[in-house]
Amino acid sequence: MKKRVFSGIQPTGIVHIGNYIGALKNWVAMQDTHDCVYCVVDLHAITVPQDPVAFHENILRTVATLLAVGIDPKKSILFIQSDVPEHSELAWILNCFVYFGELSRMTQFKDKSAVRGQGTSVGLFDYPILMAADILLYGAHEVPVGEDQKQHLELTREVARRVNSKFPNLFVVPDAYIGKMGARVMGLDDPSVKMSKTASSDSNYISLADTPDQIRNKFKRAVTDSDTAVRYDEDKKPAVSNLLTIYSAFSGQPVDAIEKDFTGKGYGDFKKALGELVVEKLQPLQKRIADLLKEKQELDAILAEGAQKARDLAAPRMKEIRRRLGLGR
Ligand code: AQP
Repeated sequence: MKKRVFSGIQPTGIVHIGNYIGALKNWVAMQDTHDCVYCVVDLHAITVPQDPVAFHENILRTVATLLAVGIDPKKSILFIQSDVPEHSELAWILNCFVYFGELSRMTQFKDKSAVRGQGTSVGLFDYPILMAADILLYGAHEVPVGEDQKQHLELTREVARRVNSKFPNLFVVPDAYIGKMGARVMGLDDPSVKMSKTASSDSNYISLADTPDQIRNKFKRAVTDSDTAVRYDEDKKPAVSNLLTIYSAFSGQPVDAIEKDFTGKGYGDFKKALGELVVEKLQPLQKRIADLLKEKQELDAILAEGAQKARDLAAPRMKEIRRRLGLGR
């Protein structure tokens, strides 16, 4: 039997190359070796305010993006989180097994609540529990994520073990699957912070929807260092190392081969070549996204089928969880 994989992405407007390299490329690769369940986590996205019309567009755009990068609904289950109400139900149950202090220590919550202040929703606080529910509902063995989600995944594992200690073998304890390279793509304007769609400046990230000129300019402006050598050294040359990671992910070339190609050339040449490479790779993808978005009926049919398959897995699992906990009739 193939191992099951679960992962999700928020439909919050843009998908950036950090999401693509850190998570989506692994999602695509795992389709041939695992039983994959992939989800557009719209309930996670409403932990911060959303305009309903733009939000709905973003959900469809995210689905089109997943299909365009290579998620195949014939191989994987692809659906929208809110189409399967069992996610919210299990989140409530898991809430009753997690302590306030544990959620208060989540670094993502600390960072985001520091920005939102009094406007921080209870949902943002509870976000990791909904994520735990997503994963545990499907009995996933592996969860491909970027490094930023490691702490949330550790909490999921802890919750599963805690519930299992009272209700033996109720949940599979999942492992994080973190790729060897690109698990933490850093901001182009600041290599000390991760590339993030909520960054204060759009120079931080390359969106999958950026135009060729935007892509070229963002790489041109990307920070480097006072040295000139195109060389990988995370400690001493974090900005250049980040650009090399991106180059490697988009070209498929190992980093040492890229270093060799750019020996004796300066950062200007390297960043120009990187810009052209990413433009060349993203253009067909962008066309596929635009084409898919014109096929609203086809998208709807894919999502309806995905939701049905996900519900077929989730409903009996929830029934069993309720029974084991002694809930209901
Ligand atoms: N910079 C990154 N490098 C590598 N992987 C990353 N991921 C996110 N940022 C990077 C991974 O992308 C997947 C989907 O992420 P998400 O939609 O749940 O958003 P997120 O983790 O909150 O990160 P974002 O997209 O940058 O948003 P904000 O601005 O909210 O932090 C996840 O597997 C994530 O690990």
